[in-house]
Amino acid sequence: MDANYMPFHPNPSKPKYTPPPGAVDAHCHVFGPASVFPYAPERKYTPCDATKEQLFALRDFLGFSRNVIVQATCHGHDNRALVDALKASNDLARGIASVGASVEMDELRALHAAGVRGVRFNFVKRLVDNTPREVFLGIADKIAKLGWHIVVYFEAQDLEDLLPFINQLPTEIVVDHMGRPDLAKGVDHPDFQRFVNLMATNKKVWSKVTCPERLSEQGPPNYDDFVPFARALVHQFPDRVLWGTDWPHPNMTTHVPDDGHLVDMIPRIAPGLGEQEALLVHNPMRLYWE
Ligand code: 0GY
Repeated sequence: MDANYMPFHPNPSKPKYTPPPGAVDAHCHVFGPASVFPYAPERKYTPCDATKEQLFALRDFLGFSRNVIVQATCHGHDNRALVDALKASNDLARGIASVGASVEMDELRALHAAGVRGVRFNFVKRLVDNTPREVFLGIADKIAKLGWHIVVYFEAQDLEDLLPFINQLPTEIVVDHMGRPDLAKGVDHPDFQRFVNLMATNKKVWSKVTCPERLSEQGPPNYDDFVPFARALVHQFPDRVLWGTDWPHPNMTTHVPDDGHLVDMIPRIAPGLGEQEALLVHNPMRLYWE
């Protein structure tokens, strides 16, 4: 583990909010254990191990039923820890993999059998080296044949440049953490409105309304400045939003989030029962299990 790495909360609080039956934590990771699944040589950070057993225990403790596990950059294109967790989940987890240009259909089919339903294209420069867009488009063509979708991770200042690429993608597209807006600028700022407009014009684009702990300047436990952004997307696009914990919260520098507090954000961004059921159950089930 890196010297300055902040491990996940050892003892999160029990949320006051009870998710509806069948709720899905649609953004989380497993790390290692490094003794079994070593971290990738090209990684930009070395986390603390965060195992499938710990993830499944947290799922139960928080009142969730299922997980979508996203391959993290510290494991590179080696999806073994992800596949191991999916296979151990008793069909209660689906996965998003990370693959390279040379990936073959047989490998993708094996990932599909394990529960993978998408790939992640990462544009966050502190996390990955640059991948040419033609490489991503080649992968997109291959995974489209399996009915998978693409998760895209970028920061708000890069969206304008990425728009033509995103609009070229042949599958459903899930954007991580609302495209990482700068919350200090406010919902009406052109940067966030560019993202809202993308979702309004391209009906294949979904958003994870996730990561108050990363985006908020006001901080825990209430993360008030996060609420209007997530609320705006849930309100305008109730059928194309997903929610997740982001456990084990890699690369936090300001604080270690309490996962119970993160769950308690849900009724503030999705006040209606119907909105909560769409966000936590119907939307992820449609995208990952049907
Ligand atoms: C997240 C965010 C981060 C890291 C990764 O794959 C990763 O390493 O996703 C981050 O550092 O912002 O979604 O977990």
